Amino acid sequence: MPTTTAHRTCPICDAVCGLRLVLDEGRVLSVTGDQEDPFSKGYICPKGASLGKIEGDPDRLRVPMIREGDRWREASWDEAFRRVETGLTKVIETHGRDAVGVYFGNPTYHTMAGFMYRQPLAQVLNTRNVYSASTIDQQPKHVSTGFMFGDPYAIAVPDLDRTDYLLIIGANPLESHGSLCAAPDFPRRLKALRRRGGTVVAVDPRRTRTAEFADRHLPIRPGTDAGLLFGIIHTLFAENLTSVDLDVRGLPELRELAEEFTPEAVEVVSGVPADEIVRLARELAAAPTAAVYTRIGTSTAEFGTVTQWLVDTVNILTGNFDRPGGVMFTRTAALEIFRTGQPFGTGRWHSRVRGLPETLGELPVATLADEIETEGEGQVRALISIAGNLVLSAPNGPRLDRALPGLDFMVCVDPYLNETTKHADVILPPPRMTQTPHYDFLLLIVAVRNYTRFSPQITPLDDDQRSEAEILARLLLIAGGHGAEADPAAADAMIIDGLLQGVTSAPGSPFADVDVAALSAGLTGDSGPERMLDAMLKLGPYDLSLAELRAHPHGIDLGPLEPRLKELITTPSGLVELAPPELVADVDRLRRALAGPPGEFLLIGRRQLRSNNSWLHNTAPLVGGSNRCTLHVNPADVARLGLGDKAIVRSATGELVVPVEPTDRIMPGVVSLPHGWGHQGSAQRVAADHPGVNANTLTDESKVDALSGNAVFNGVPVTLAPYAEG
Ligand SMILES: Nc1nc2c(c(=O)[nH]1)N[C@H]1C(S)=C(S)[C@@H](COP(=O)(O)OP(=O)(O)OC[C@H]3O[C@@H](n4cnc5c(=O)[nH]c(N)nc54)[C@H](O)[C@@H]3O)O[C@H]1N2
Ligand SMILES: Nc1nc2c(c(=O)[nH]1)N[C@H]1C(S)=C(S)[C@@H](COP(=O)(O)OP(=O)(O)OC[C@H]3O[C@@H](n4cnc5c(=O)[nH]c(N)nc54)[C@H](O)[C@@H]3O)O[C@H]1N2
Ligand code: SF4
Ligand SMILES: [Mo]
Repeated sequence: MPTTTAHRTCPICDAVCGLRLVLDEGRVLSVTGDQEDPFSKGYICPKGASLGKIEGDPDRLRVPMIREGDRWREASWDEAFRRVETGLTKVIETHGRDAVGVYFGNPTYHTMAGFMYRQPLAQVLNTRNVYSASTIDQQPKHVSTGFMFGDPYAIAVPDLDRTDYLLIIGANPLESHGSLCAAPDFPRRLKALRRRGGTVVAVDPRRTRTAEFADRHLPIRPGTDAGLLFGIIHTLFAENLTSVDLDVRGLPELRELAEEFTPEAVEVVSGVPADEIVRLARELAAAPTAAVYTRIGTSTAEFGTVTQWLVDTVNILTGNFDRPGGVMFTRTAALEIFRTGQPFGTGRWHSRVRGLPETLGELPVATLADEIETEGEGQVRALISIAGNLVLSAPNGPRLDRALPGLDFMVCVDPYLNETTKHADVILPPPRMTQTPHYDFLLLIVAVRNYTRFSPQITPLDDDQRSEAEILARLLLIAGGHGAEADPAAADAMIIDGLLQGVTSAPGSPFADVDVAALSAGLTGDSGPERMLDAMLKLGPYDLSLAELRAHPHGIDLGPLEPRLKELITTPSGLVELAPPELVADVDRLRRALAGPPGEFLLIGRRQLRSNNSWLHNTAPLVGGSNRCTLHVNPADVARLGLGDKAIVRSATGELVVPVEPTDRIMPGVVSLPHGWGHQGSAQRVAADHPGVNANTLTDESKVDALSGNAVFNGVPVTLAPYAEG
């Protein structure tokens, strides 16, 4: 049987693994790790290995769908785009541009089209109601780095392959494979760390796989990490263990802030023993090199931004910031157009109903339902949702489930009819992964080595399919008033020309003498995003091009990370701000919260190896077994409350009946439920057979991290009661 072999980057999670695919007439027969990829070296996880099954899912949509009442029918692309034009234009003409909301979901951080069209689409829509997965994920990191370094994208990653000491707080990379830290084969990298005599410590309310692997696991009461970090900072000052080798400002203020957070005081609120806090400070200071790394456990929490700030601060105080073995900045092959050099600030506008500040051009997802439900000028009446499943992903998702039917118009770009897209008027499905070129514009910004790899489209589109690039370009043209028939190439030219003009004409631009017309004419690529990539590579620091990347199908290693903070700092003072007033102002709120009574039970999340947020539950090999939607409860709590197979969990926003899984992997007083489930009655047949419950029934959209507006998924107060069947 004639088969073909192809290589590409896995687009599912943040680990950017290289894959080797064997295909037969476009159908994926097998997937293995790409041994020749210099970064992932053959590593693959069960999700990557299932890529053929995932993209071959018979429930995936191939052609546009239009809803008439509660019935769906297939439609031609022309009809679907005309319907979008009519729907959006009517809302804009009647209610103005702010009446259109747009949501960019998690996969838009992975796709080339998501990267290219996201900003231009938001600009052309010219609405205040821009939302994205950032505010249910990493917005606290952008805000803290924005205030500390001036650059909201100055995200330092642990230098995993050289560090001697890794403190992991609220991340579980052995199951999530890393996040804001692209490091294929995290397990091998952690093993190598241990083998060279290094130490790994995990701080987590659960004994995760990562915690189990670590030298030490310190259980912590959810939501108290900022206290722990202040305790470490307190000790560093008290014992004269600081060794700051950067140009910083705010050391005295920081020292004063940390004064009250003695290890003994922090023990009381966090449950981490005082001597362990002192030991962490001493070890971080004494290790030849050390890195503190944190993610979702502290970012989607009530003090998300303050915690991200304190993590970078500990790395700075121990002399581990921007140096080999500490935390460092990647230098990407594609020109870093996201570093604008503009002064950082939040709150250029505020949300209409709750007055929450804008950050990086967007408003918090936690207030989208308010904006849809609350009448008045600027009410959201139409929604464009690209690669998102907010009913399962947003805090109090069920409220959105009730709010979305009230919209005048909704269009989704999504391969599935699911809990969210079922409310749309039109669904525009992108083609399969192997029919899509791939380049990780965003994930490679946070890679633990400088590395680049382009994956060309493997299988051509059929006549009745459209690339995601074309879909988004046409939405952009419709939003800009050019109509459903406009040529998508015009949108591409506009974006790429705008980019080149912007880059070359910026004050002090190193590209001032670049001949834009010649560069533009010489770009290669089969699509807008490919030509944009070619431009960014040609202007990038390694002098590469798309042709060069095509000639290296397994990727190119561009070497270990090198110090580069000096070129990134854009604070008005030119210094690293250790005590930015905006962040310091939130410490009072922290103090009060830590002094308050803890809830009886605190709910936290849990990522599962064979899931990815809300959309992989329709692939048979990935569901069942350990991948089930259960509530982890400590056996002592199970006994104390007399819980049986199921429990009723109640929060301020809702209640759920959930199967109980007693496990001593979770500390008493804390319960854990994975998100992304809740597929009752889903059109996805496998998912409907393993529905689980929607964890975001319990999370409270009225609570956000004050500085970033980020949703709070961890540390949600709940009560538990036995559930009697019938
Ligand atoms: N309780 C709780 N809630 C959480 C979290 C938590 O830890 N706890 N985590 C949060 C985090 S970190 C995130 S990132 C969000 C994610 O939340 P969302 O942004 O909603 O992303 P997903 O749940 O991954 O849903 C992705 C959608 O995109 C579709 N899709 C898949 N591939 C493609 C593609 O190539 N193109 C297009 N157009 N669509 C595609 C899928 O069918 C699915 O509908 O969830 C958040 N929600
Ligand atoms: N298999 C799989 N991989 C994924 C995903 C997935 O759904 N499944 N999602 C992807 C996405 S969108 C993201 S953003 C990343 C996230 O990547 P990670 O952040 O590594 O993933 P989580 O498993 O959410 O890890 C958060 C950890 O924080 C702990 N935690 C909860 N509350 C607290 C707290 O208050 N303090 C502390 N110290 N810890 C706490 C949880 O127990 C959990 O172990 O993963 C990505 N990779
Ligand atoms: S770890 Fe992530 S990138 Fe690697 S194969 Fe698995 S899903 Fe794909
Ligand atoms: Mo995420």
